[in-house]
Amino acid sequence: YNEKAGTGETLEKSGLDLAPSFRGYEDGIRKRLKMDADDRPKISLWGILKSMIGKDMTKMTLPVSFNEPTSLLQRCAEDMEYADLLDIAASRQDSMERMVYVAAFAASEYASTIGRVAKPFNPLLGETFEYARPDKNYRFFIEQVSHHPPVGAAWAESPRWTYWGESAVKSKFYGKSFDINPLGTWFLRLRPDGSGKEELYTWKKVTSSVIGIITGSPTVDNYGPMEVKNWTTGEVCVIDFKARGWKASSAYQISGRVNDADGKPRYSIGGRWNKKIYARLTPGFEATPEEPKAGQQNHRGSVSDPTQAFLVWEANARPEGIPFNLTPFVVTLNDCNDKLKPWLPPTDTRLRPDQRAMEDGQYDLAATEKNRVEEKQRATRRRREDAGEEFEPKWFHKAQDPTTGEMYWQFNGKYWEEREKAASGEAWRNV
Ligand code: CLR
Repeated sequence: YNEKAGTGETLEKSGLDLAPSFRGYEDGIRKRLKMDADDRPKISLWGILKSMIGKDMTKMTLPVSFNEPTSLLQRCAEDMEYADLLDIAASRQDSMERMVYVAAFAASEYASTIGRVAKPFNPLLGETFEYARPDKNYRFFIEQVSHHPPVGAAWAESPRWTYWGESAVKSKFYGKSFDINPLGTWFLRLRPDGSGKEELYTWKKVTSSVIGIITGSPTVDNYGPMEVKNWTTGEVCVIDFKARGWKASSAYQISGRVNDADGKPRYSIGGRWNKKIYARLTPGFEATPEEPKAGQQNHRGSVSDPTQAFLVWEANARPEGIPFNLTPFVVTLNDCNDKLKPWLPPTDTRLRPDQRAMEDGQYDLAATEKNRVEEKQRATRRRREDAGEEFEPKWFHKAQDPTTGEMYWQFNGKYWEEREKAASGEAWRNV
């Protein structure tokens, strides 16, 4: 394992063999939950929230029926749904085209927020979640490294890229809306095909907001500017997520451009974060690219015809009838099949009894179990405080990125090494 992957030194493409980490994932992805439909009690959000104006999410106690059976760790893993965009980016010869695909990746995670006005479970301190995809050749790992404020440190890797960042958010309930502001910077190290040179990209996530609370039709909107920077070339992509206004036509809209190192536009980007993103070569000027016509959809294309926009990303279908409005990708996350179980540490989200009960529709059990594990966490914290000890994350430590100067959580890589010992029953001795 090359710890330097995040610090600018070369991680050889061939040097990353993920095969050992794929053990346990032989059964493939889960296609459905145990339950066919959720019958959560329908309670008015406003009725319960109106006494909590001004509060942030960590200070709200809500009935478990406002939860969905995911954890915030898994909501971060949802970033991986369209990881193939990063592979496409790495395959492009032109850095501007790579930027178009990297920016599409950064914007692609919002499609899955639709229809999910529900609270993910708050991870326990030291809780972890791993997710590997042999079919897509990547692995993802995240650990809850702080409880107050809640922070998860994530690290995903594939031979052609490494993606990392932290989940910290600032949230506030304003009455009219409930806003969630992600705070951390996300880093991407891309190893383009056929060039020896790695690239470092960074960006911050936009604001997510629950609107329509008072009118009784709550929905999630995502809005604000997003700036994706390529620190290696100096190219920048700016994308504006339009806040949903009164006109339905502004819903989900994004528009943006890729600027070269001199600040001149080269590509224009447009579309909707819930459906499609397209781009067009517009050297020296900015335009609103027209959606490519059906049939002419040069899917995941490139600039074969500079007068035509090409499709960069398209959201996966949202089949109806998945409980809690989950996406098919989310259904794969909390799967704990018999093959995988022996490989998991006791800290993995999949083993949380409250979240599992919720997934199975046993809401009362979910509530009592949630109380129990949270009480246990409080007792552990008190014991730690009495002993004058501080919690130390197992798999991450703070480091400073030499290029951007920002602090980030550096993965120590030991998680996957430790996991390999599960074959001999030796793993997870002291987690
Ligand atoms: C958005 C994408 C980011 C990571 C992220 C962090 C916090 C998530 C947010 C995403 C989506 C919306 C979210 C939020 C936490 C709480 C909020 C799930 C995934 C929900 C909708 C708030 C529900 C409000 C209750 C009062 C019911 O990369």
